[in-house]
Amino acid sequence: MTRTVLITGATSGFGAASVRRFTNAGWRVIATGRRADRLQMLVDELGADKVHAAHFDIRDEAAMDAALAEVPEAFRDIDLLINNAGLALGTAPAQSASLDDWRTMIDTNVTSLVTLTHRLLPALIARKGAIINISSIAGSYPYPGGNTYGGTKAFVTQFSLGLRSDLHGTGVRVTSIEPGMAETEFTLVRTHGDQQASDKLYTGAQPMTAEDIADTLYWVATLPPHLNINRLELMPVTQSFAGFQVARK
Ligand code: NDP
Ligand code: 8X3
Repeated sequence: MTRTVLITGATSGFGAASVRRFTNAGWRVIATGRRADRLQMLVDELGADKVHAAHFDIRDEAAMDAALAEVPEAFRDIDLLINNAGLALGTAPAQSASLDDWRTMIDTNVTSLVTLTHRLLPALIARKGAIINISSIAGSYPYPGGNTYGGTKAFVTQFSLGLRSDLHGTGVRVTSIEPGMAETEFTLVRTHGDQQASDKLYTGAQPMTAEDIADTLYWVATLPPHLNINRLELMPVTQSFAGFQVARK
C-alpha cells in the first residue's frame, strides 16, 4: 500500500532531501514551503503522481487551511507528518538581538508547528500514523547567541514528548529528531544571506548532510509499528561539547 507523508520546509535542506528519499522508496509526498519554483522543480523531477506541491507561508493559518483543503484525493490519506520547516535568525546575544527575528522564529518554529499538528491530529489518529518533529541540539545545549532559537527547539522536543503521553493508546508514533551541524541553507538564512559566513562555518568541518538527515527520517518512519523512537540526537563526528564559561573581575 502506498503511504503518504506531508513534509514542511521541502524547498531546501532536510525537507528537499526527504522528499527525494521518501518518493524514491515509493511514498507519495505533500511538499510545502514558500518558494513555489523550488517545489515545482521537485514535481518536475519526481513526478506529479508522487509529489503534490503546496506553497504557502506556514505562519499564515488561512493559507495553510486553504492548502490542506486543496490536497488532491490521491494524497489525502496522510500517514506521516514531518514538521521540518523552521529557521534560526541571528547569533547576537539576547541583549542586542532583534525582537522581530525572535518573533519570526517563534511564529515559524513553534506556533506554525503546533497549528499544523493540531489540524492533522484527527486524521493521523484515524490512520495510526506518525509525527516526526525536527528539533535541534540547540534545544538541549545552550550556546551564546542561541537564545530564542534554542528556546523554540526546546519547545519542539518537549511538545513531542507531551504528544507521546497524550496519544497513549492511539498507536500514533511521535519522534523528536535533534541534529547538530548539517550543511543546508540554514546558516545562509541565519546570517540574513551571508554566503561567506555560511561557507566559513562548514568548510573543513565535515558537517552532516541533508541526505544524512533524510535517511534518518526514513529509517525512523519505517521501523516496525510497535517501536517508537522518542528522541534522536545526532551530530557530525567533528562536533562535540565545550565547557561552561566563567566571568571574572
Ligand atoms: P533550510 O534553510 O535549508 O530549510 C528550511 C526550510 O524551512 C525551507 O524549506 C523553508 O522554505 C522552510 N521555511 C522557513 N520559513 C518558512 C515559512 N515561514 N513558511 C514555510 N516554510 C518555511 O534549513 P534546514 O534544512 O537545515 O532546516 C530544516 C529544519 O532543521 C529547521 O527546523 C531547522 O531549525 C532544523 N535544524 C537544522 C540544523 C542544521 O544544522 N542545518 C540542525 C538542527 C536542526 P521557504 O523558505 O521556501 O519557505
Ligand atoms: C542547528 C544546530 O548548533 O547551529 O539547529 O544550533 S545549531
